Order: sequence, then C-alpha cells, then structure tokens
Amino acid sequence: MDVSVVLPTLNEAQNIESLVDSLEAVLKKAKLTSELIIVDDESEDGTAAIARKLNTRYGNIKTLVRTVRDGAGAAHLHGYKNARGKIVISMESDNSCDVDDLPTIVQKINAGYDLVVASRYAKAGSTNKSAANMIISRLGNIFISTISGIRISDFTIAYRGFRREIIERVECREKDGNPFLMEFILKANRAGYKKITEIPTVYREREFGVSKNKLIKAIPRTFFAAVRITLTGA
Ligand SMILES: Nc1nc2c(ncn2[C@@H]2O[C@H](COP(=O)(O)OP(=O)(O)OP(=O)(O)O)[C@@H](O)[C@H]2O)c(=O)[nH]1
Ligand SMILES: [Mg+2]
Repeated sequence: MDVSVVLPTLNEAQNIESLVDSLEAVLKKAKLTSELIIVDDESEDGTAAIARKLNTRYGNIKTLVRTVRDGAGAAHLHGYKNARGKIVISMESDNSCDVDDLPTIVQKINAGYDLVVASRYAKAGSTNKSAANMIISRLGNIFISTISGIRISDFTIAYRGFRREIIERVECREKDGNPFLMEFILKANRAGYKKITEIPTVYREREFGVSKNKLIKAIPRTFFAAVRITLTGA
C-alpha cells in the first residue's frame, strides 16, 4: 500500500463526507493505493457513523474510536500506529487543507525526502487566519526553526507526509495538537531523518463546525516542549 491518510476527528460530521470524497478522488487520479484512518474520540455528532457508512462506498476506510479524549496529538499518534502504508500523510479533517497537495508530498518522499511538511508560510503558501494569530504563529515557527536547526517554516500544521518507519523510531509524549506536531518533526530529525523539506500550501479556516484548538494553552506548551526537546531530546 502506498499511502495511509490519518484524519483525527472531533465533531466533524459537517466536514468528513466532503473531505473523504475529495481525498478519494485525488488518490484515484494519482493512482495511489491507500487507506484512510479516521481517529474519532467519541464525537457526539455522529462523525464515526458517517465514516463507517463512507467505507461501504469506498472500502478503504478504517474508523478507530478512542474512548479517551486527550487531544488531537494523541489521536494523530494513534492513527500513525495503525497505519500500514509506506507513506503516512496526516491532515486536519475540517477541509482546511488542500487535498490537491497530497500527490506532491508523495512525489517528494518517493524522491528521497523523509518528511515533507505543507507550509502556510513557504513562498506561494498562504493562510486566512487572523493577523494576530499569524504573527504569533510565524514568530513561534522562526524560534523553533532557529533552536532546532530545521529549515522549514511551519512546525505546527497537521498537513505533512513521512516514511512510516519514522513512527517506530520516535517517542512522542505531547498530547495536544500543536505541541505534538512540532515534537514529531524535532524527534524525527534527532533520530536521523534529516531529509526534511516543505512545499507551499494554501490553508483555509474551517467553514463548518467549531475549532477545538485552545491557543492560550497551545502556545506556551509548544514553546516549552520545543526547548525541552532541544535541551534533553525527550
Ligand atoms: N480525535 C480527535 N480529534 C481532534 C481533537 N481535537 C481536535 N481534533 C481534530 O483535529 C483537527 C484540528 O483541530 P481543529 O479544531 O480544526 O483545530 P484548529 O483550530 O483548526 O487548529 P489550527 O488549525 O491550529 O487553528 C480537526 O480535524 C479536529 O476535528 C481530539 O481531541 N481528538
Ligand atoms: Mg482546523
């Protein structure tokens, strides 16, 4: 199998069907054999039931329901550990990531990269997040790049692809989305997966459903975790 796409969901009933439909179309056009792994934390809005119904249409969708709700990062990791594809690609499940970038990520990994991040801040990338949010995110990313020495501009976006073997070589402890996403890149690099690059992506804020990200908690947590990993490796 070429690709496992990991999709964490928490109350994404309004988004999951259109996302799956567009992903399946892109995967088919690119002739990639695939599975979609939906990691749902007992959403109250029926997300998991929709995902299971979608599997009767496509046949390549695994729905994993976790009974703990300990963060989007923990949900990502659970999905990674259940992935069987040569390449793992993770995304948000709220249609904010552009599915058309997926084949480019796969091509880069097949060309020899270990980890390819879709960056909102690379040249030709963009985001429609608020100016305040963007400034904080930009500065945070510059800080993380400087202390880690990894030359990419977006450490906290969920949209990235990597060789599956990396999962066995890194041990992540962050549970929330942003810190975990940063931690995975820094630890992959420290484990010797140093061929890390980025492609530009256009990121659009969700149209449906509500954000679960609590920036007040995520910003300091990501900052301190980046310092800890750089100093101790753990
Ligand atoms: N399984 C699971 N998924 C989650 C959890 N929290 C968030 N997610 C999913 O993770 C993805 C990102 O979460 P969002 O709520 O969209 O966060 P966001 O505000 O878009 O975050 P930013 O993109 O950083 O602004 C979405 O697909 C969510 O459904 C969680 O606790 N468990
Ligand atoms: Mg989102």
